[in-house]
Amino acid sequence: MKKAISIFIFALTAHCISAESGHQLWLRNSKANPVTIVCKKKSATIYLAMEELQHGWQGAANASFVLTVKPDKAIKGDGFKLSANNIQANTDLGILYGVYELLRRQRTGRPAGNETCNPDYERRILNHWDNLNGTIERGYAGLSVFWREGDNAFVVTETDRQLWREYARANASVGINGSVLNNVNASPDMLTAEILNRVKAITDILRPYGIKTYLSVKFSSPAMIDGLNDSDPLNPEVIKWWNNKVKEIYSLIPDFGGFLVKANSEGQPGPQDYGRNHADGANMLADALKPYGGLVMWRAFVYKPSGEDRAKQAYNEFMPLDGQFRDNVIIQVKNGPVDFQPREPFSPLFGAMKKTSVMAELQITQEYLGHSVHLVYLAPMWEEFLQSDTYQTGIGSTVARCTDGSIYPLKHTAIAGVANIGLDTNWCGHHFAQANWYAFGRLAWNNHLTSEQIAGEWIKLTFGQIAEKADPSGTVIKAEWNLNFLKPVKQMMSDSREAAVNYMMPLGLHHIFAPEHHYGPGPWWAPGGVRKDWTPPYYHQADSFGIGFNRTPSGSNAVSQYHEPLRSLFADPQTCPEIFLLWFHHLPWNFKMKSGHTLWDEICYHYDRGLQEVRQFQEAWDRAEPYIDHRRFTEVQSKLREQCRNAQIWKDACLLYFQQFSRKPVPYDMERPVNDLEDLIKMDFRKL
Ligand code: GCW
Repeated sequence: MKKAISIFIFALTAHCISAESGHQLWLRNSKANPVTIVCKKKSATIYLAMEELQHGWQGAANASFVLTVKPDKAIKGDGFKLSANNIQANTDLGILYGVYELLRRQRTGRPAGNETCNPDYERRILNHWDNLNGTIERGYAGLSVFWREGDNAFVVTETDRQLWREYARANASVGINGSVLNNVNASPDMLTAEILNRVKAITDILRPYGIKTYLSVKFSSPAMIDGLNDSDPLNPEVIKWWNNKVKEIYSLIPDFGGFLVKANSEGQPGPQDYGRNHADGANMLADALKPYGGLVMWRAFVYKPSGEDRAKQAYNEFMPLDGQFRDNVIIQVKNGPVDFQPREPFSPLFGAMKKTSVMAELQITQEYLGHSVHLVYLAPMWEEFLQSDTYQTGIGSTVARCTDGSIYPLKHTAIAGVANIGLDTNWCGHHFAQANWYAFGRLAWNNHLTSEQIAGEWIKLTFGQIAEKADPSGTVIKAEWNLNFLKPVKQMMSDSREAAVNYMMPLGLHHIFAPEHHYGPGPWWAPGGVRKDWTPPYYHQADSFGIGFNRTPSGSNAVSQYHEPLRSLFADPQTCPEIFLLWFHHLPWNFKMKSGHTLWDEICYHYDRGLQEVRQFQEAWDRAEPYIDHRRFTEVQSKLREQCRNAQIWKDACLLYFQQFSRKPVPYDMERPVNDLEDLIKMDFRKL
């Protein structure tokens, strides 16, 4: 039988042919069909929902679609019920979220079904580490979208408003409903009248999109701004100062979200400066905010050069305070016990604090994962974290369930991500870094989505690859996703985090970065006079015996902070998952791994694998060239080249440095290092 001949025509929509800047993110213009919208309710948010539907409708032409705001017990918070011709919600914002979900489904080919979609967390918040002078701590995508220096620093221009609108729309489209507008290393000026007026202007733009604004505050603000004698949280003058300040803020912004506080951490002031504890400090602010419905997000990122293992310190400080916080305080805990490393076990505080609301802080900006140069899709890391079982209330006590109210009756639930957004045209510096912003929002809404599903959605929305199958006469017989593009690009994204772990810090190694910028390798960096816990040798502990940080009972005993069976599992090198081996153990170079290799050989193979994986990403991307616009193709291609050069440097630097201790050859069946250690040590990694 003669096979039917068919040809593929790749539908190059207008945006593919014209130059692509990436500014549109995953919200691309596509030709909409006419639709009749029926909605009785009127509000700024409903107006936005109707506008989005009108401009984005991909369903049948001239269909009629009903939006209904009507209370329903099955719908929680700003959730919604979605069906083929109707969205129902309790709130106007629920309608807007429903519209974004519907349009996403239409554009990614998923049916609207008959579903109720409720958010897993009440607050889904971006943390901007933006300084008032416009710079961004750990920001790699240009200056702040909110703040700037100079004569017009406080003038709100139409360009500002337009950008804030685009920002708000992008966030709302993935369900993000809060923004902390400034760095946790906060300037006291943040609470001065001029700045608060700008916060009001920003909030007015963000409000119809359902985004609340929050501010990071410096704990010593009363003394610093108004010259009070101290900022002791039990001092009545200080309490009065905060009450007045909060009143002033709410008179400008009646729906203000609340405060985020970094206290007694990395030199920031806090209640301990006055002999008080975290609960004293957090509760004082919580009491001031309570009458207005505001929240305090109090960070648990604390450690001191005390001789105690840094990984244990947050737990030591916060566990004794469990149950002492007001119900409008949430303790904000970084996913891992150290600091946003390429891989860490979950922080033992999750699930352990049973009488306090605890929220996770993730880092979307890639401080430790290649800045805006490396292509690293972070959702697999977040998925691994959220699905980690803490065992705190038996099997299935995952971090996700311990934080979203499924297990503990939490008054407030929330999740935060440190934003990767700046003034760069494509917002994030790297086109693929947009996927991390997108993925954070999607996981904050539904913490059970898989990283793979999110990647698939994002690729379809961002690159819009549809292949049309036509018969020989040119008649389209089927439109389908272009798998030649979708599959390999999704694979590249899914593999990218593990690749970065491999070429940077495999097998539980951590924090072996060059100092300050945290970009390139610096396993050797340990000048005299520097705090030990800021130097890589503190973390890798390489010596002639072996490598790794002993956190078992014979070492720092950090394993004791985990619930059984994890405690025993982590404490035994035979049962400890190999991905965490050197996090918990100091092992001899010839320790036998599950693969049969010695530890040294295994380390070498991991570094080399990481490098080879990046080379494969380069090839996969080159093969994707026919299907994508020139600008985004070449920009990503060039970044992948740089990532590959960097991966080579990571591999060479770590292997040649550790080899001085292992005194063993690099396995003969793998590629040799190509750089000299002396050169690497002298290199300025800021210019890697
Ligand atoms: O990861 C470290 C960063 C600091 C940051 C700190 C924190 C905002 O290197 O730049 O400060 O964490 O999270 O407070």
